[in-house]
Amino acid sequence: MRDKKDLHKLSKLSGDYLKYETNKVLTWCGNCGNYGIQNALKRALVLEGYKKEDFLMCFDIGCNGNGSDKIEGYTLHGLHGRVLPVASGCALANPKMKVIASAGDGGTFSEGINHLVCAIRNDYPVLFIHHNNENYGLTVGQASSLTRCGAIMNGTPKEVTIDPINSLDFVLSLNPSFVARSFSGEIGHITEMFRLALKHKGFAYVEILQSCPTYNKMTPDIWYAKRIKMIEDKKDYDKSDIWQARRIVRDMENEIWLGLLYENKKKSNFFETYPFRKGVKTALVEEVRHKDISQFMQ
Ligand SMILES: Cc1ncc(C[n+]2csc(CCOP(=O)(O)OP(=O)(O)O)c2C)c(N)n1
Ligand code: SF4
Repeated sequence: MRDKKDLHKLSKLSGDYLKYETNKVLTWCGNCGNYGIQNALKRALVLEGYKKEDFLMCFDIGCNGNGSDKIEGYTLHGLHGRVLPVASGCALANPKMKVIASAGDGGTFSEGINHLVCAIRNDYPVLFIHHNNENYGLTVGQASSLTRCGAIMNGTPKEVTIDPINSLDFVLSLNPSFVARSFSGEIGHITEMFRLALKHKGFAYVEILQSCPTYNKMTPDIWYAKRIKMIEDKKDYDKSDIWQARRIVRDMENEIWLGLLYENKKKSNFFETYPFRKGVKTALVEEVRHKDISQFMQ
């Protein structure tokens, strides 16, 4: 996975990498996984040859969303749980633009879960980055629907008493076209997952198990380090077999598999199935007509 040739290429392209850097003050806590995730995204964009004007980043609310001023380019920072309708709308309006969306587990699996279902079922052409730190970071450590049973959180000081949703099993149950998982400490690996996801034509779901040293005391980096395994090391693993993928993601405690876990290359994305856009060569943004509305302004 960690391709030395690519790292060499990246060092040659470091000028391009710097174009994505901003001079904004970093507000994330020390050792937060968000640093590694955003670093990997910038690497992937450089290695895949994206220019700043080729992509749009849509951010949900939360610590992950505060990444919006730390990357140069077109960015949108919206309402909590609502990043996917915004991102999907942008991707449908202008298919020539690569749309990338980012959200935490609160935004994805609590407030925005209906939008996740809709985006996966329609296979909208969006690269979606799920920052899974198993809690609501920005609201100082509330439990989300992915927080483990037994966790003591600021909003539930007597411990969480229900089991978490299994995020990947839930996603896989919706018949997605691309599911990958990585870990915020593995920047080279995340970069590879993002590069694959950038090339995917439909909805690419990439979950990053993210360390939140400030509020997630249940699963610190070392907890993940002891459990994570690379899927390419699993014998006879077939990433086109959805039932095999669902079996391996059931375990969230012992063996946590990272990599491209499931891919359906045959699935048609939204543009290929939606009857009104079939075969249309122009983008909606090109079809918008300018109308004179001055009479309504009087
Ligand atoms: C509609 C709405 N509801 C609630 C909030 C309050 N709020 C701000 S950040 C946040 C938690 C974010 O947690 P998560 O989505 O997991 O992202 P993280 O901070 O962990 O990256 C909440 C509930 C809000 N801003 N908007
Ligand atoms: S609260 Fe957690 S997720 Fe938020 S910046 Fe701090 S370490 Fe990162």
